[in-house]
Amino acid sequence: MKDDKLIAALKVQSVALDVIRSTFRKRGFIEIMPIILSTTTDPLGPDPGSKIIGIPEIEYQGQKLVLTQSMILHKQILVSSGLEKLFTISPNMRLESPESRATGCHLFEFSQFDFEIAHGNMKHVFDLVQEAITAIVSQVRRDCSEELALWDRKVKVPKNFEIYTKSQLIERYGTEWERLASEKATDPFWVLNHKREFYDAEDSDRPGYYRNYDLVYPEGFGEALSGGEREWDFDRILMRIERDGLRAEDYKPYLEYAQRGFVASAGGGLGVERLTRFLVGASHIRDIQAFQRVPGELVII
Ligand code: ASN
Repeated sequence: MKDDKLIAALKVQSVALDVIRSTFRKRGFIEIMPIILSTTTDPLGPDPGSKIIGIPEIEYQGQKLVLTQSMILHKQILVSSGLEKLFTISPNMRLESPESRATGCHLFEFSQFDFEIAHGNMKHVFDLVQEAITAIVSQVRRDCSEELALWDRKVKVPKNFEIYTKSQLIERYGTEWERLASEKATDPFWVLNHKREFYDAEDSDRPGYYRNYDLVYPEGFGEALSGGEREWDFDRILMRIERDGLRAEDYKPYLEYAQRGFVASAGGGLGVERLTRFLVGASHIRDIQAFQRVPGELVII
């Protein structure tokens, strides 16, 4: 059965990937191939609100391996080994519980454009991501006018990217801040300071303040990217892992690299399918994924 709208969305996605790759390549980033099996992966939390029901694992040659939830730990290892600016387009498996289906933006298998900058900081990340998003929207408007017309979508080139802290938005909108602020916004905006995984740096001068960020799309399309400046000091990483109630032994090879010396870095991951959904204005992310991986729905093929 012909599916013109899906094909149009995939073309838009392909143009967007070209633009983001070339934006990063022009700035000296090197693309690496993703991995999907590891001895350890991003714990994604601990987060009391997390909807992940477990990390899928397999056994191979007597070794227990887990499927990638994100490549953050590998990114830190690589930027510290001298590959100072890197990106990858990485498949991520996140077994979201079925109720995430209703959000319209969750998939249990998706891809993220995942990057890291040695000695980088928030400002570097913001500049680069803003340049990439602006270039993507402009290029898609130029190259994909028929595809956007099929989706009846007028996507606007972003003008400014406001910066808020999460607590400011909670004060204004309450616990549903992300959805409500996104619905209200007409441009993408940054949200700073989220208490989350051990690898996102906590400001040493301001305990309880985290040097991390999300980028949120306007018009109700929700989160685009999450990232942070990183914890790089071995003792601090170990302290954060223990404080989170995680088992240090589950991160043994990663911690061995950290002990040999990590460099400070910053980075983030931009969801590819969420970007496509925003560009074409799809009401549910399932409508732009070629082979759907929607929480609460069976996989067809
Ligand atoms: N890719 C994200 C980052 O770089 C991590 C994630 O997806 N959980 O911070």
